[in-house]
Amino acid sequence: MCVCCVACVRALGVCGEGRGQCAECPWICSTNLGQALAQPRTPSFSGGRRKLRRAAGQGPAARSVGGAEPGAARGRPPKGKEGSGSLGRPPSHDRDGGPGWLCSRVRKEREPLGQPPPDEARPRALENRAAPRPEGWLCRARFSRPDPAQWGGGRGREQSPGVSGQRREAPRLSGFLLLGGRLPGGRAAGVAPALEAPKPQRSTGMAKNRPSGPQGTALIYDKDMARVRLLWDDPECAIEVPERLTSTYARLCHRGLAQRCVQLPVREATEEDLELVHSPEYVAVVKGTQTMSREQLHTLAQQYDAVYFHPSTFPCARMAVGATLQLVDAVLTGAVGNGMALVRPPGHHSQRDAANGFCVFNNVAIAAEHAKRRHGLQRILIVDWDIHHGQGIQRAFENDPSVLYFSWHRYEHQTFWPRLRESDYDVVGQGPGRGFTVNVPWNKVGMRNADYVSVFLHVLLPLAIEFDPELVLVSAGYDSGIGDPEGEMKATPECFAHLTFLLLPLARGRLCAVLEGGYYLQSLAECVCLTLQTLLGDPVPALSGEPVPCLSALESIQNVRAAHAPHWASLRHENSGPVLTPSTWQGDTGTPLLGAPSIGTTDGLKPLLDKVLSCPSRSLCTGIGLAVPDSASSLNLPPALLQEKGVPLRQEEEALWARLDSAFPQDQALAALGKPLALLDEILTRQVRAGIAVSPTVSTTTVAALHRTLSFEAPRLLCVTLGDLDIPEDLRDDGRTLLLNIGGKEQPEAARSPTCIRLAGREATEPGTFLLALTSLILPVAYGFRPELVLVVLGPGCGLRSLDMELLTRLLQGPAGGRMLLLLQNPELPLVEALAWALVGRPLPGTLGPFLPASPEQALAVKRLCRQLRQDWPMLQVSVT
Ligand code: Q9C
Ligand code: ZN
Repeated sequence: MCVCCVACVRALGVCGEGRGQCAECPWICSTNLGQALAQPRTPSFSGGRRKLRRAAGQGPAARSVGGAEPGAARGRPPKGKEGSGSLGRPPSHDRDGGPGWLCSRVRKEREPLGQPPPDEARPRALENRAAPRPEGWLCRARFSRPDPAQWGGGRGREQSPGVSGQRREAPRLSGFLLLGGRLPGGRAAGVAPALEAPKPQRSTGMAKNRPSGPQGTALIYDKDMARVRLLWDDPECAIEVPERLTSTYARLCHRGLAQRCVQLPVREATEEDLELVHSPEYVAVVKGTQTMSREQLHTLAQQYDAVYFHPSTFPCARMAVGATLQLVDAVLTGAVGNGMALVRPPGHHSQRDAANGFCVFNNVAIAAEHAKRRHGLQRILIVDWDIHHGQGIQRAFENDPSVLYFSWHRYEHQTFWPRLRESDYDVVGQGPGRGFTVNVPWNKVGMRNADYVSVFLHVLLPLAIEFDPELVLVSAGYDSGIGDPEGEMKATPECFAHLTFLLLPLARGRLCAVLEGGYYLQSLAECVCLTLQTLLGDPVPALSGEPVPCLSALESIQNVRAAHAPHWASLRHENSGPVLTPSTWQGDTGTPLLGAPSIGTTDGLKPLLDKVLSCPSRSLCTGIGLAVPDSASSLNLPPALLQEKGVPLRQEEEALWARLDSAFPQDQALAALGKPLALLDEILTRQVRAGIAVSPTVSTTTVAALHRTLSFEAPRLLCVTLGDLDIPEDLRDDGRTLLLNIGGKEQPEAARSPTCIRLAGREATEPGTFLLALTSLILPVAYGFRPELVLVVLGPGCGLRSLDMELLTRLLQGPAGGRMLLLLQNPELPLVEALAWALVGRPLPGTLGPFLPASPEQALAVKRLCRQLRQDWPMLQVSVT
């Protein structure tokens, strides 16, 4: 009857306890995919029309809309075995019925999504619209957020105490625990073919009460959206071709990525859905195109800027909206963790009463409005990385503080399409929405990975962390990628993996990427692959290119930070104003402000492109393994765990132990050092991607680890230590190791070394200061250093919250391609658990909690340090002055 999986059970809530089938469910889990693909699951395009009739109550199946079939409402008794795991094999099923495309409507009508109806769902933030803004008032005060007394409650925050020593009741681990992620078959990481990528992680039943792992990634695609095409000659619209969709999907299949996703069918949005953003009059105009002649379509199109129509435009555009809503529903009901919708036509330029820039209905804006009204969300972040300004989205939410809209766009001082004044950095939203529109104009073409990542680190992330969204929508246009004729930028495909990765710690990982532009088919397909791969949880590949932002990018960063400083606590300490004479006003100066000149500024694009695109993206696989000492057997840890036996110590390591840890008996040395070093060896030889090691004495272990790393061929090691740790000086000037200490002792001026960066003082690990340091210091330095391995050492009593450790663990995996060793000294068990899951990419639980800004003194200390260092570390720059 239907294809059903546990995902649908959760999404619909109608299958009851049983893990069996419901009658009308269209959700397809990845395990079913082979079968689903064998029998085309989505109806032909005429089938699409059929759907329309049915939904309107004209067809034979219309009754199922109202849930008249009791089987659909209650679910059938499970046919298969009970308890198939969350992604386990579903029970056998038959497909004698029609496609169950009405499912989400069914759910909507039967069972409200547990949220108040639209009118009551107004965010509390909106109630304060008229209220004057008090002096020194924090942005966050505008957001309705959970009571601090509650937000740790039920979501595991409080159960994961930090190591501050304030909560001592949690058991501590004093044994030697090692966690590693071994590659399947013990292969070298780089050669694991994509098709052998691990199945979605599933519980192996090793521990009770294990939380569900990464929840799966949805992919929504329907070839019917490839039906719209340009029917007349118009060079401006000629690039928006059906192959954008079909060739991208083909590449996802070829890479084995589509097969790893939960593939969801599209639905057609209702007119009610469309009218969340568009006027009924405009919807009627578009609806009317279905029966128009080519000439009539052409005439209508000329009323708009850069638009064409086709007899399939209306159904396709409805499907594009429906696909987006399907994705958002799947993510917000918890059926999947995140996902991507491949849609045409794109949406972000379309407005209440107008099509614009190939866009007919505003897919993402409608989805945001839908998430607000029908799921009761109060804070939604929209990240528009398409190379054009999504003025349609901006206008839809310019007054609305519940939607933070971020867009970067080719601007060239308002000479690039759509040439709007409102796209500049100083347009920040209106009324209660002031500060919730963030525009980053690119005034030069040729922006590279470093420029994009700099904007994320220095503009988007601080604001997004302060905003603490409940959902992230990405207007994922890839005309910002290398080779695109519209954007003329140079960001390579792996850059999109990093952009995605940097957003995943937000909103509990609830990220929905929705295709917008992207017109160079090769690059488009590759960039989509890297986005989806990252959503699936694969480690991000290293970022190529010189880690140096260009002068023009820095000017944009400085300007947008200055424009938003009045609105965001995290930028309050910004003291540079906007750039008064941009370098791009006269002549072309793409040279970086500081640091090495970027390579290939003037070279032809072709060789670089060929190189980038001919090299297939590989993913490092992870399967986390563990064997735990008895004391830790109750831990909730990722499945497929691995325990190290320990390597024999080298002579110098034994000597080190004797010298530094004479308090511990020598026979402990093997366990205390041997096991962490064994794990380190495996990471360095690429058998294991990441791991956690616990030691009674992390200082000595760190020293031994630094020595040992140096004995390998040229690995660049970033060692981030937290708290006051005693790492002897003689290790620091080898040039291949960079030490970054947060919260340790101040060093005398004379002892300062270029390979050791310190943000000293206990306050440095307090939440506000730490988050500031993370985005403005730690991550930029890490991206600048391009380490092959990151060693994170958590000193005893370093004072960092568990949440901050998790954020650090997740985000620092970006610069090193996921290769990270965590070293902890006698940690509390819940922290080990939380960090083990952070290493495998489980979303952070709950919200980020109330935003605590750094004190002015601390903010100044961070800023001063960044200024001192920016000559050596250009990624630290936030201004040209
Ligand atoms: N040479 C999207 O990417 N043409 N729309 C501009 C400048 C319109 C782009 C002409 C571009 C529309 C979704
Ligand atoms: Zn675009």
